[in-house]
Amino acid sequence: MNTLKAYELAKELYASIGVDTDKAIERLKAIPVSMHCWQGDDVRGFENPNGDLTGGIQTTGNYPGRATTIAELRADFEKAASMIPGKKKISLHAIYLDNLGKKVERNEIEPKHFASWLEWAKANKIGVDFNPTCFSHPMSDSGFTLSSADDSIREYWVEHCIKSRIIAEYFGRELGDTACTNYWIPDGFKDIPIDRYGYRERLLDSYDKIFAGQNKQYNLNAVESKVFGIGAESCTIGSLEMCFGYAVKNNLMVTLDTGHFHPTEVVSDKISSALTFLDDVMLHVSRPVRWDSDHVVIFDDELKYIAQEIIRGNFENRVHIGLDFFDASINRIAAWVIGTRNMQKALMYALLEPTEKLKKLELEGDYTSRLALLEEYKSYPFAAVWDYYCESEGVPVRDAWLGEVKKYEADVLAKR
Ligand code: RNT
Ligand code: ZN
Repeated sequence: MNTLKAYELAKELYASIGVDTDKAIERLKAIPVSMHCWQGDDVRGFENPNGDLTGGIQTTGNYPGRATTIAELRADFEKAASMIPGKKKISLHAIYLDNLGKKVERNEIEPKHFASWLEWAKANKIGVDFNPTCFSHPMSDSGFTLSSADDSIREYWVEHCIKSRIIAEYFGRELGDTACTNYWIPDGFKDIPIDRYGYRERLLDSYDKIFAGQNKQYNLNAVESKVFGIGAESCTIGSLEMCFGYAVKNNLMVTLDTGHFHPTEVVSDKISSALTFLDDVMLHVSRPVRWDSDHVVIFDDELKYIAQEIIRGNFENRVHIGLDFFDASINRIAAWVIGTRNMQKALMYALLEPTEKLKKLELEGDYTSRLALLEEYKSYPFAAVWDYYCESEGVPVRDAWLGEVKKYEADVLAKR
């Protein structure tokens, strides 16, 4: 198959509807997608790799070859990144620290525990985002962290989050970039609580302490809401109203995770609302199947709608795209490649739309043409543009990456 020839034909067709495919490619190239490190090892990290994953989230499956050391995780990530075009970041959780063999309490983590990640990021030309880890730890066993009624527990997690913010600022400063730091807490009640307000007041107080003195040049902070978690079905302290309200009042970001809403609510409809009040938002692009199951992101309608919202509004500098899925039942490198490439494919799909023309039809009230054209554009040869983009970026075209993953599985993963 001649990728260039197919591209040239596609280019001509898109030009006839006023879309410049070369420009679309240039724009896509500059949009960073933040790949979450935790797909590589089922959210275990290196603090206590054999410990349980707690906090109401879950990985299922036992596919062989999981990374169990920093070196393995980096090698796997590099392998995945080599098959993904464009600009990439890695989203690190605090538990992925390099403690050099010495146990470090979460409230004592420092930039030095991430120095080797910084070197790695520089060498691989990858940006870094960060996340405090407020779960999978004895101090979170009560089910509460930043909203806990126990002062010592609350203070411990406030300290951890402050330390995490400082580490993120270090990454931003050292990389000459802006990190995004996401604060998600598992706090919630399995059964109906009495004092919702008290827990929420304490959460606000903790947030105030964490974000005092933040440096927005190097790091943007985001609070992530959720509707429920396993074991926290009746009340989640960090609800959407809490996180949204806090972000608006304090000019932070909210993180909109596609798995954290009621089944008929969609993040694609929330982006424009959030950007009405906030400078920036962060996304956790995931795929909920019946619950917040964090399946690998597929090229479905909601993904396309999210990408369209970003592209149509020229919001790529205000919407920070992060991924958040963890499937332990398939090859984890394939999971990264599939999910990340799908996110980029959706952006490419959105970039090949003659948006101004459609907007005009909408303003004129010609909804018939709007629907007719949107449906026709679905069968335009967007894949030819995507394939050409992959080829020109030097990454595998179409399904050629799968053979590489299988080879890596046989050569590397199977020997672990
Ligand atoms: C949990 C949140 C959170 C985590 C990661 C590991 O429901 O989505 O973002 O998935 O931080
Ligand atoms: Zn998330």
